[in-house]
Amino acid sequence: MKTTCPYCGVGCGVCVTPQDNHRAQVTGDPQHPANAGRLCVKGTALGETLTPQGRLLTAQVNGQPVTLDAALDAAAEGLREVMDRYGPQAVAFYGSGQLLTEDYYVANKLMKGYIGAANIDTNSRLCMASAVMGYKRAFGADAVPCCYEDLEQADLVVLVGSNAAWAHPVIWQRLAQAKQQRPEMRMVVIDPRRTASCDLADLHLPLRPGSDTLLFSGLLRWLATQGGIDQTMLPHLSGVEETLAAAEPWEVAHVAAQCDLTLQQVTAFFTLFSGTDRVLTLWCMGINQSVTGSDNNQAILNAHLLSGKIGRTGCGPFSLTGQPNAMGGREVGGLANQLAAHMGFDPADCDRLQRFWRSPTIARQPGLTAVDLFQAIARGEVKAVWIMGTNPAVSMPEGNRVAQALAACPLVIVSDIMAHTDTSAFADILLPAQGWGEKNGTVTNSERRISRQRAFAAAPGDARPDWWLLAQVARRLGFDGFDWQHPAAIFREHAALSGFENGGRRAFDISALAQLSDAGWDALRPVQWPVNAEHPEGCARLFRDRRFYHPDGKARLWVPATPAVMSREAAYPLLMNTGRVRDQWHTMTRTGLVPRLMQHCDEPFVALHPADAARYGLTAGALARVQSVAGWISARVTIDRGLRCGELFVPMHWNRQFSQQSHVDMLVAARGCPFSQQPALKQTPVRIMPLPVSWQGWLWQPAVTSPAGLRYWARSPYAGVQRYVVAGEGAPEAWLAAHNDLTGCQLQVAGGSGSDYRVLAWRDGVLQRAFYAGARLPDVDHDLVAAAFQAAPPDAFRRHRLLAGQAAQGQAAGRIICSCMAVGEQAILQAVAQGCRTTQALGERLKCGTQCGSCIPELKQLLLSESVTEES
Ligand SMILES: Nc1nc2c(c(=O)[nH]1)N[C@H]1C(S)=C(S)[C@@H](COP(=O)(O)OP(=O)(O)OC[C@H]3O[C@@H](n4cnc5c(=O)[nH]c(N)nc54)[C@H](O)[C@@H]3O)O[C@H]1N2
Ligand SMILES: Nc1nc2c(c(=O)[nH]1)N[C@H]1C(S)=C(S)[C@@H](COP(=O)(O)OP(=O)(O)OC[C@H]3O[C@@H](n4cnc5c(=O)[nH]c(N)nc54)[C@H](O)[C@@H]3O)O[C@H]1N2
Ligand code: SF4
Ligand SMILES: [Mo]
Repeated sequence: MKTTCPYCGVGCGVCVTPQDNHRAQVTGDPQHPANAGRLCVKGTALGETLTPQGRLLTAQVNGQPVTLDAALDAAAEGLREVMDRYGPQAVAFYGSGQLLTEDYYVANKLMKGYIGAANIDTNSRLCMASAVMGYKRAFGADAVPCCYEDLEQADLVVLVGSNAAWAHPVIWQRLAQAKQQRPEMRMVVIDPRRTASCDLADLHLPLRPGSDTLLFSGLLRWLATQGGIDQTMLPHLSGVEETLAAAEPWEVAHVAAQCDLTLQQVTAFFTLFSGTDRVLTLWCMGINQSVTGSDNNQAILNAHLLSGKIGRTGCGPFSLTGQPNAMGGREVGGLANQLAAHMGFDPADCDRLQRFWRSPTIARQPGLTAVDLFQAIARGEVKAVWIMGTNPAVSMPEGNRVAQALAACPLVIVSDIMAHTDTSAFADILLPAQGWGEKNGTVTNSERRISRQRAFAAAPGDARPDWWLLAQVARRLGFDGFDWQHPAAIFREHAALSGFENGGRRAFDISALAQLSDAGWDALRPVQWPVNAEHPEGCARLFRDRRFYHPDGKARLWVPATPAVMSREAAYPLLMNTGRVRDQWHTMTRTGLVPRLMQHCDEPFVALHPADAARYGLTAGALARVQSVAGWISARVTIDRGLRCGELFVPMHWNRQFSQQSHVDMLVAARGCPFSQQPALKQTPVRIMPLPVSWQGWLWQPAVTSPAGLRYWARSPYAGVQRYVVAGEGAPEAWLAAHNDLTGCQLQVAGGSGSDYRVLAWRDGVLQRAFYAGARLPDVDHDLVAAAFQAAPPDAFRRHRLLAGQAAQGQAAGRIICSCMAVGEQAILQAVAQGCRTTQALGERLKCGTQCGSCIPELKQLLLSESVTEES
């Protein structure tokens, strides 16, 4: 069965062979144009996420399981009551770029055409809103001009604000291969951090956070003064004079000073950009999640437009989408400031959409965007919210306020696949959704390619597709127009709308797919929009004819704002950056179930430069508290020389299901770009200090719980058991006795002085708990302990070994570096000591780095740390 990976916006095709026991074998689809058979480690591990563990199986109302019918009735009644009493503006939907296009279309139709408000926004506000604004301002349409084949065709690739090696690994694999085949290809990485993506970089610009528009304004001036303007492009552009005039002050030295770069670095980048014909710029959240997010996008677009590096092979400004269907959401109008099929709120568009839908009403004003939406809930203006496919209690800035808003909201409906998330904890009505492998629909990736997600497994319990849940509620509200029997029918309607009275004015047009039969939809091969009379087979690159979507047909250059240097209060002298780690997906609801994905980073961490660590009394492995004006979190310290001094990095993933208080969005303010309303999630002023604890330890148990009475804990699943790393005050024996129910257990105890305390709790010869504590985190053989929970009762000698936490022989694997082949740091270091000198030699010996390749930057780091330089 062929389907599409549900994680990132690369949109890889996968082949699935279902196996027994909720497992499936997943391989890359060699025929899918996005990946041609490649996969990253998250994609490879998809089969392991199909577990029924933790799934939401039945609907709930006020915490009680009910039939699906009863829950849908309750949802419709609740919404009706709010609409009748307070009007449509008191209702809101908050959706996700992980919904399928068909789901998204229905949600948007219900909200804007029937409930009659535009209060439907999504997590794409946190993700793509600035890119959408950039493209719309420059091209007159939210249209990504490029395609993945440009990755291989470019002579210079500029990666800005993107850690593609970890966040878009198959794009990175394609780049790595292209660079190997054509060593003359150049790559520039623009990121305040030295990331894994710098591994391929010929030039890394570790610029001051938030200074990207200055760099690109400087580039614009350079192009103008050094012969980099494409004269044939000028008739197709407006706004050139004022934009160039505004760029006038940005000569190289000034740019270098403001961006905190050297003159050489800036000049080298400008020279490469203007001197190379085929330049592809790829960007992601370092650009979008900023107070100048839309202008960051604009500044990049300005440079590509003026130099004519657009609409041609191997060229162009290519925004990478984050989620698997962020682009599909943009097509159906999944944001509060747009209508379906790339329409806006001018009266003609509103009228056109209402006629097409034959709907009783139509929203005529933009609705509330994500941050405003949760603030309106907090103020009591929005009284009912339906959250689907996203976990805002973790991922929204000002997380504490979001949680308070949800707690106070009279009606919170949540549809999710998991029973327990930080958001579902606030649900009055919980609806069980079908997940990947169970649901059926389409998604659109970064290069506008529409692919099918196909069902291959039966859905558990009462789980239903999101579109079906929405349509059922719509029908209960008495609305016509929601009686599809199959998602293909929704797709046809969506495709027909895209062509409805389009006349070439709207970029999104898939009208050639409006007549697809159910079977045709089911068999749909990946295709890039537009798919219409002009491009019946789809279209790889836009703007080849240099005609844009503004009424005058021209593209617009705009003057980007000059970002203010962020003032740092003495109380919060450090700047916190946030983002992704290689093997986790967002709030970990799926990847957090897979032990091997947990092993790359098994704890919330805060990375900082060695000089800052020394300054604040922190060492590698210590526990720290990071504090902003909004709150504090705790995390384990990692030292990272690739960070700039004064800047920290904290992953976005950890939340209350996996840790005590390490969810980073508790610290982040809700400020954002005034044009896109996208929050600035990458720059928060903070301070850091050691977290005082008197002991640390490991607690192993079969069940998932939230341990009480600790200063810190973080959980990771480990081969069928739950492993908690814990830390507390007082004595570990007192904590164990007070907060763990060990009645009826036979205890085997060692130590007890407070500095070294070990306990095994057995019941009928079966291990119930294993606890190892000390003044420092004890060194235990994790595989040994995990195995003891699965195995038959051990003999006395083995029990003794287990209590010591150490196997008689053998060595712990250490941190897992290669998740695909489960190769740990220790084995790698040993192989290096025994003479392996290259990543290739390591691969031959240990198989590490031979599957998806995303650990190769880390293998290189290990070779470097052992003072081995790759002999190539
Ligand atoms: N493994 C994994 N992959 C994912 C996801 C995941 O959760 N896990 N999520 C997917 C989603 S939804 C998204 S949106 C993408 C995100 O993909 P990316 O945007 O590539 O990932 P991030 O780690 O959020 O941030 C990218 C980089 O921006 C840099 N940055 C911070 N501030 C600035 C700045 O001022 N200027 C510049 N130039 N750079 C800056 C950060 O240091 C970071 O390295 O990843 C997708 N892929
Ligand atoms: N500090 C900081 N915060 C960030 C970011 C950052 O870089 N830094 N990045 C932001 C970005 S770019 C993004 S995209 C967001 C992501 O943040 P979220 O969207 O909140 O994170 P997810 O974990 O992907 O949430 C998806 C939810 O949907 C559920 N789910 C999975 N499949 C289905 C389905 O088929 N149907 C339904 N109904 N539910 C399903 C999952 O169990 C999970 O609860 O985070 C944002 N927040
Ligand atoms: S690169 Fe993205 S789409 Fe491809 S397998 Fe990995 S997570 Fe899935
Ligand atoms: Mo995202």
